[in-house]
Amino acid sequence: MADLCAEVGHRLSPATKTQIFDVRRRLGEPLRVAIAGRLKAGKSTLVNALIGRRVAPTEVGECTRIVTQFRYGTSDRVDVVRRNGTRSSLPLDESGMIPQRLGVPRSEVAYVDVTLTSDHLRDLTVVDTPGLSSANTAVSAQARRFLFTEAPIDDDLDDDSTGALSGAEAIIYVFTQSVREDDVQALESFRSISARLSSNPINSIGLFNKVDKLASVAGGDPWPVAIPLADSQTTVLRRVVSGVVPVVGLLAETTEAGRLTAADCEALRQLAGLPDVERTILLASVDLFVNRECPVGADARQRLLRLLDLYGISFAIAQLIARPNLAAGELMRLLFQASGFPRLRQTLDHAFRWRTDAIKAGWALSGLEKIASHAERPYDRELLRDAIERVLQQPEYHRLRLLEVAQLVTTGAVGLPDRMEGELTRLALSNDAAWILSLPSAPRDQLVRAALEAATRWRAYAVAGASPAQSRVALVAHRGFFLLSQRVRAN
Ligand SMILES: Nc1nc2c(ncn2[C@@H]2O[C@H](COP(=O)(O)OP(=O)(O)OP(=O)(O)O)[C@@H](O)[C@H]2O)c(=O)[nH]1
Ligand SMILES: [Mg+2]
Repeated sequence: MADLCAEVGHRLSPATKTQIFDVRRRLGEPLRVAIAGRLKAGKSTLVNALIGRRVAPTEVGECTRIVTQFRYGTSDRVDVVRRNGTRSSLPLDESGMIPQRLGVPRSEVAYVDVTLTSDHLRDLTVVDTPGLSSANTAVSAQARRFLFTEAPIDDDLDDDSTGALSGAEAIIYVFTQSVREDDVQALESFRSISARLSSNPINSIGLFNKVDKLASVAGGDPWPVAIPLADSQTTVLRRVVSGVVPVVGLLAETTEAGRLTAADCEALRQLAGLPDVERTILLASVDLFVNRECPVGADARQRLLRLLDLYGISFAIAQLIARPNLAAGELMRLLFQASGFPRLRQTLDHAFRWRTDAIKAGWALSGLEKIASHAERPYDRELLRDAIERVLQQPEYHRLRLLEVAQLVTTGAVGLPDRMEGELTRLALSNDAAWILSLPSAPRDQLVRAALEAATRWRAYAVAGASPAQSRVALVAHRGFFLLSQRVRAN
């Protein structure tokens, strides 16, 4: 895609050329993931957990009402980008967060561009968005525009900012409790902007946040309820996200950003040492925890609530009772485990990081199609359409198709026998012929033969006995194995 942009770019009229070169530049940048969801779903909390620093304000403050982009840079910097394209830089405030006051009237702010030295951002740019169904419809409209169509900015904005905002390539959709109809709609419309990817959930995952809130109904441990709930959400959303991961964003933020101090741990230890009955009463509700007489000071308790909430506190105390000598570092590790974040990181690797190239290529292709349909000069339109056609014919593009169909199968949208599903998934996710064909130490000839046999098998399946949907999947797999045989032979 990058080569194609470079090749046709110079032959286009200046305006179209600028757009094409923008697409090309974006291809070389980290994957841009937007965090979207309802008001107060915990989006900014998750952004902080992902970055590994508490930089985004959570709860109150003006920043959470504005689109904020976090990307890797060699120094920490906050740039407020105005609607007219001018920028003003601010330092982070004394607690290392985006300042509450941006020094620019909110109505003039297009977005906030934050660069951080965080390693977590080296291959992921994160975009925090204001709540989608906010009562303030202007904010909501701005978030929608950012996510779903074009930048929420004026036409005369500089190229840099326009490029920075022309939509996200992938999305993490955060929700709490059950999914609602307009959640599904919001996701559908995000994905329909990239027409190439719209038939499958290749570029989005769902996050079922605040599962700790289930603890009280689930007898203390939310996970036995959260996991099946997340699975059923996955079924509801299977056409829009590749999966739903349950998390406790708050615990992830607190542990990833290293917010629990020695004093906090000491307070937890003291609570663990209280008589059973007293402790049980304290932990029965937020009200009791804050207001009851207790040897641990009220401020310290308030702070623990903000950092861990009741479930996190109860969990930590249970660990300290079971192992009184537990070191603070070990307690942090256990809390991190309890946040569900390790699984989220793994899912992000599977869903986004390893597929960045494919997602980016798909994004660029739909971008080119959009530019082609809007180009003023007929010559530009022709040239671009022609170039797009050529890309679609290429074997490399076939990888995108494979990812699409593998996703349809793994999400259950199209059913296949288990063995075929496994074979297709391996083909979509790997370049290693020996692994795909389950022939670890086979010589090249044998791999070529096996790949051709697989191609024949898939074609036979496509022709005989398969449903139309299965047949379409099988034809893509057929071509995939044929291309694999050619690749092995050429090696
Ligand atoms: N108990 C609990 N609270 C959470 C969790 N995640 C976030 N919160 C709290 O929920 C509140 C809202 O979190 P934010 O991260 O500001 O939510 P947001 O979606 O960014 O909110 P807006 O930007 O205003 O739409 C904060 O008080 C968080 O501490 C969680 O997993 N469990
Ligand atoms: Mg927020």
